[in-house]
Amino acid sequence: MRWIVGDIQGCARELELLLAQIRFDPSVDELWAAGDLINRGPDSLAAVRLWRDVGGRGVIGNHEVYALCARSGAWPRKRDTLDALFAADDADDLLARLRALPALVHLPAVGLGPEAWLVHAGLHPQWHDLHSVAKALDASPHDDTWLTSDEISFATRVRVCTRDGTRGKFEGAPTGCPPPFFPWDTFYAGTARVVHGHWAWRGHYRAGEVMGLDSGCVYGGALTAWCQDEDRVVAIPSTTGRTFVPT
Ligand SMILES: [Mn+2]
Repeated sequence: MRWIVGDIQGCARELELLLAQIRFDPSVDELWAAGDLINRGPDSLAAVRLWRDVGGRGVIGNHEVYALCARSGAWPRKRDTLDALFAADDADDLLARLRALPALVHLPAVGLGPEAWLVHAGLHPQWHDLHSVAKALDASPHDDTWLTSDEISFATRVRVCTRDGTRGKFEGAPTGCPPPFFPWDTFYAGTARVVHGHWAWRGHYRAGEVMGLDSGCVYGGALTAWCQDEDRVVAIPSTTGRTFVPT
């Protein structure tokens, strides 16, 4: 089975519980992360090691971009929970795997499930031929210039935008989206499923062909995963004991 998991953000315990619940078998199953495997949560190192050790794949999120740019010195270090990851013996290997992640991936139809696109935050309204866009985004070396480019920033950070792709800062529930902005998926006219994370206030939802998987595990919500083969969702409640208040 092909499983796509929402924002893990260092919630290694919930990832372990998820893999146990779905009886994940690395020899036959695939685990795809929707980005933001790390930071904010309790154990980024264990989370990314577990993901690596089961052959995990995925797309890059804004927290990976931050970690890589902070590690290289391109960006100043802000408050984060990455000390153990950065100090690990295998930090270079783990960070190289995160840096290698693409921003937009096509997941061909499998089993009873539809074909899908996976992106951390969302799609630019002017991205029409997604196969070409995915190829172009991944064509450059994944250096800090790539990480901080407009296209990668859009794919890893957008929640709301205008039709021309101007991003707004709003990150609350979509019903409160202030004009002139709309949730990015308002402009998606494709027929393939699009699966994304990054928007904890929106939680897990399905609207037309667009599905959000960030249900705020790190904030006390749940870790949500979509099984593409069977078009079904599994959610593991957060073990943090926190009340869901995204920041
Ligand atoms: Mn994010």
